Amino acid sequence: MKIFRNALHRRHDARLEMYRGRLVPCHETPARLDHVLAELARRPVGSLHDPAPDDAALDAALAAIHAPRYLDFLAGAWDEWVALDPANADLDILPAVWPVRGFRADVLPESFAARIGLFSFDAGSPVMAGTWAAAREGAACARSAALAVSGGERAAFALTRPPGHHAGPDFFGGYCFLNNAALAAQTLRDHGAARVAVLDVDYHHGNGTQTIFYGRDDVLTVSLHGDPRTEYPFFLGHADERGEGAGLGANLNLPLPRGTSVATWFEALEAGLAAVAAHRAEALVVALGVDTFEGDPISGFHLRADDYLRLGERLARAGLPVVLTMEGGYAVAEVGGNVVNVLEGLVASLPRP
Ligand code: SP5
Ligand code: ZN
Repeated sequence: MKIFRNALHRRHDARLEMYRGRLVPCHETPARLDHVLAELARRPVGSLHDPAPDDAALDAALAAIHAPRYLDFLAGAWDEWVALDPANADLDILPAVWPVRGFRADVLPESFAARIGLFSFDAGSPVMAGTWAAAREGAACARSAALAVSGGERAAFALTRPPGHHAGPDFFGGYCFLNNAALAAQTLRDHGAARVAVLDVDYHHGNGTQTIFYGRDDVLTVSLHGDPRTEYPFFLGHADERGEGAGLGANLNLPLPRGTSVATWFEALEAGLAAVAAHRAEALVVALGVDTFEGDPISGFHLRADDYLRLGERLARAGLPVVLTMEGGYAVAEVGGNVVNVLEGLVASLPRP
């Protein structure tokens, strides 16, 4: 399989996120991806590539899933922040005010503090000098992985951070800025797949991906995740969210209580894959978070290292060309082994071309 790595990921290396009244060290760190690369050096399950440097095509692809005013804001946010006060160059940006029910979201405020609130949904996702460059190169990885699969590869992996599945049409949050899985799905659609499915196996609901495709029937979105009644991102991911308008029936949420057993998790995976088959998807995008791991510091499922091999094998048996995007996973030292286990199980079980 082809693996597209984000060589610029380290430029996003923020310090602190807001958690329970304190600023605590960010969970989403560059070391996560370094561990995956180190494991791939030990177990080369695929070939490493840099993404295509096709800027105009990437911008067009991003504009198909994100709002122009959001992309413009994010691209210029750091320069605006430093222009407000040169001393800001030593600080990461965190929002502190948001428009909630009854507030206006249609008026673009002049204030930078107001705009960063308008375009975000939590205070856990700092923006820093290199955030845009890192996220954009990650999006290039997702697009290149989808193009490789459109061109005949059975499987490709976008090995990137920051992750993407919480980022919506015009908002960031959950450590995510550009939605790599959505970009991969849209790219597969644009290059020949009539119907695509996104299967999100991160511990957290893929709220951004769901929102991007909620009104569409060409991209099925399926997510298995910690029940939002108790788990982040709380305000989306319930079982009764089925899609709207033309997209009604093209969204499936499989929320599971914190503490769910591995056996029950794999049963939910079967239900998700059954929906993918019923959609008659021609290609599959897997939003691959390994924060379902038993040792994850912020999550509540119990998968072990071997279970990720089984996950990869099962994904291969879906029989579809597959693009994977790297999402969460915060047991940093185990992220590499768990991610490469998925890839190894997948590659071992793919049909021979
Ligand atoms: C991509 C991804 O996995 N994003 C996750 C963002 C989660 N941010 C909020 C973290 C809340 C942590 N709750 C910890 C409970 C520990 N007992
Ligand atoms: Zn997650």
